[in-house]
Amino acid sequence: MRSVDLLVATTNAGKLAELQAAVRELPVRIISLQDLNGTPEIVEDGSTFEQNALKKARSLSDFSGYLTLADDSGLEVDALGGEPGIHSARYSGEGANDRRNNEKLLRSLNGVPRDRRAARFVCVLALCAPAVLGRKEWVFRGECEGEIMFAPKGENGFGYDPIFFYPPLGRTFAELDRETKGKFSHRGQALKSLVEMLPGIFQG
Ligand code: ITT
Repeated sequence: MRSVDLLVATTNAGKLAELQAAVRELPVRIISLQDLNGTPEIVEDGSTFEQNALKKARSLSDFSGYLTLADDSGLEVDALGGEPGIHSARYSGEGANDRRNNEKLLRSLNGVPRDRRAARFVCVLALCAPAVLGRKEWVFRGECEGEIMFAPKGENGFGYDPIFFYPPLGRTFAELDRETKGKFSHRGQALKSLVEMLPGIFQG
């Protein structure tokens, strides 16, 4: 099978590392946003993960001319009515970063007992072939159920991983190595569907 160029259109280093690891065995040459000049800034103004993932993948495939993969993801907390959800990256407002987002989330759940701390990670991957390659689009969703901790634990991963407890393994996602997280995570599940379908795309 010939190698295909694939633009992985994310500015998030944690996501990029997980996406790259997952497609390592496939005949793809990964291109990252850092390899391109003057990429447009994309306003994530959709009201769903799907809309935002498609907007990112479409805009950057049109800009670059590459088959393009984008990821829109986040954490839905039941006790907060599903927030931060699509607002996960900037939950703590201006100057948001992972530490501040985690602190804000823990504060928001202050006094909420363990049996009401259910949450799920959601990941939507959008793959877009640009107009020059016949414009096609695919969308894959993965979800992973867990609970929000009372304090962060673990050093691995990124984002909300230190406060996301995954009951089947009795650990937070930040206590797992990348490979183990990928077996169970929202992104891992969405990637599994995508990887199953990729050979067909490459041959077509
Ligand atoms: P790009 O849009 O450039 O891909 P981003 O970080 O802005 O990067 P999103 O808008 O999709 O991406 O925000 C997703 C946020 O959800 C991310 O910043 C993390 O805080 C959180 N998140 C997503 N997947 C996660 C994971 O596997 N572990 C921990 N946190 C995650």
